[in-house]
Formats: sequence, structure tokens, C-alpha cells
Amino acid sequence: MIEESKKIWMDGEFVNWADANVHVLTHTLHYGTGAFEGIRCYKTGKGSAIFRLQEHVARLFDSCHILNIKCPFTPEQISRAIIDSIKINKLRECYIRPLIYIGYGAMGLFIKDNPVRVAVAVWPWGAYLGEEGIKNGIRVKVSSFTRLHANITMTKSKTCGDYVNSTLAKSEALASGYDEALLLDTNGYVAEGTGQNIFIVRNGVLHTPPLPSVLEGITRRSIMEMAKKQKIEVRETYFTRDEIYIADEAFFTGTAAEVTPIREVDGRSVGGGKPGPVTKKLQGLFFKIVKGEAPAYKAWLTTI
Ligand code: PPE
Repeated sequence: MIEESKKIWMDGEFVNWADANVHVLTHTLHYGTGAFEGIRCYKTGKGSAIFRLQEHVARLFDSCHILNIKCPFTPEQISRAIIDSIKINKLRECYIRPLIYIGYGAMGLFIKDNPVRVAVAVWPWGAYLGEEGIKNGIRVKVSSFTRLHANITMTKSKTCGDYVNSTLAKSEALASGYDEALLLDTNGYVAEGTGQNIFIVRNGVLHTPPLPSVLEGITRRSIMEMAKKQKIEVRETYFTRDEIYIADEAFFTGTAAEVTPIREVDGRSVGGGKPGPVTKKLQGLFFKIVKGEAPAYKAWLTTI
């Protein structure tokens, strides 16, 4: 169960957690046209700080632009709502979920004049794939579901409806006894997890699938920048599932999943079944950065 906080920001004002409700004929509830973000706020030595706030808010507006949704608030107002939500709920560390959705009005697929509604919820959310997963790695299964194609619902927006693809894949993987699913693209190359980007390490070089079939993950981009600064070569390139089987290391990145090592794929151990040195180095640096312990990266944090 979700760990409840006190207040949720809805359309410009705070309401009690229990009163943050919508009508059952809310358009997005039926058809999935909406966009959301996942952002994290961490406890640092100088108070709480949000990791890459501007980038997440910019992607939220990009998602709306892709979906042709006009958000009635500005990016500055949404950023303010996020900061105020953390403050009003007195949380030092939390997950942040802004959601822009089509409200009650007309039904049917043509979105006429239905109101565009906005909510920001915050709540404490620990390690998404478990503390044990962060430390020792997780077991992953290649999904029987294909990742969405750019001409199906597109891949650069965090569209609510896109996550049907993810929930189907996730349920299938968990029912098969795995921790997470890995989806392949329409050409059969590795795309991403249900809510994570993937990296593999081969001969000291970091590889990650190129953007066409995956979400432009903000953690993905951060890891690439961090790796380059560490003089680790990064290649955006297509690769196959069996390249992961024989990779030296593999890991997932995402706001919720943070940096989670992958120790097994399809019943085959990856890199000896434990997190490797490159993964550990980047994971260690990532947690230092988000906790405000890496001054070179302080521009990525918004202290509140
Ligand atoms: N791919 C997908 C499909 C995805 O949903 C996410 C984030 C990522 C990659 C990583 O993106 P970024 O967070 O910018 O590094 N998934 C969000 C939702 C997870 C959920 O279960 O809800 C997240 O991590 O917040």
C-alpha cells in the first residue's frame, strides 16, 4: 500500500489526501490521454533537494505538447506546486507525481472542451525494486510484450495510456517469478524496462539503446554525463537480448528504480550474477549526487 501523506495539490489548491477524487467519467480514466512525471526529492546535508526538477517539468510539458494537451499552468507554477507540496506535507524525502489529465465533460474519443486538470502528489517511496535489488541486483525476464513504437503512441512522452504496455509486461514477469520485465522493440532489439532504461557494460564500454524506441530518461542522461566525466566510454547503440547474457554488467536506471543492477536475465546470470565494478562506481556516484555529496553536480539539485 502507498504511504499516505496529508495534502495533494489539485488544480491550484491543496486538498486533503482522502478528498483528492475525480468523477468516474473523467476522460483520461477511460482513454488514457494524459501525462505524468516521476521525480524524487532526497535528504541532503543542506535540507531536502529535488533531483533535476527543471528537466522533469520540461519533459512534462513536452509530453503535453506531444499529446496536444494545453496545461492551464506554467512550468514555474508546476515547479512551485511541487516544492509547496513537499513543504506542506513536511516530507524530507519523497517521490513526486505530477499528473496532467483530461477531466469530466464530453465522452467519446474526440477531446472537445473537457477541462485539463492537474495534480501533484508526494509520498515516501523507498527502493522501487527493493533494497536487496539495489545492493545485489535483480532478476529480469525478456517480455512477450513488445515495447511501443513511435507510430503507435510514441515514445518521448510519459503518456498515461502507454503504461498498459508496462503493467502487462510487469505482471507477466512477476507471475513468472522474476523481479522485472525487459521489453524489446518492434525490430527485436532491447528497448527498456517497464519504467527503466537499461545499460550494459562490455569490455569497459557502456552501451544503452538509442532514443527511437525508449523514453528519454533523465536518469539515463545523467548516467551518460557522469560516465563521460569518469572517462568511461558511452555508446548509444542497438543490441540484442543475448548481448546482455554475455555482457560483463547490466543495470537499470530510472527515477523510481534509481540505479538497480541486473544480476540475471532469462535464467542466465549476467557478469557472474553480481553487480560489477562500473555499475557499482556509477551507482555510488549517483547516490552521492542525489544526497548532495558531490559538489561538481550541485546544479542538478533544487534545494527547497
Ligand atoms: N522508461 C520508462 C518507460 C519509464 O517509465 C521511466 C520512468 C524511465 C524509462 C526512466 O526515466 P527517468 O525517470 O527520467 O530516468 N518511470 C517512472 C514511473 C515508474 C512507476 O512505476 O510509476 C519513474 O521512474 O518515476
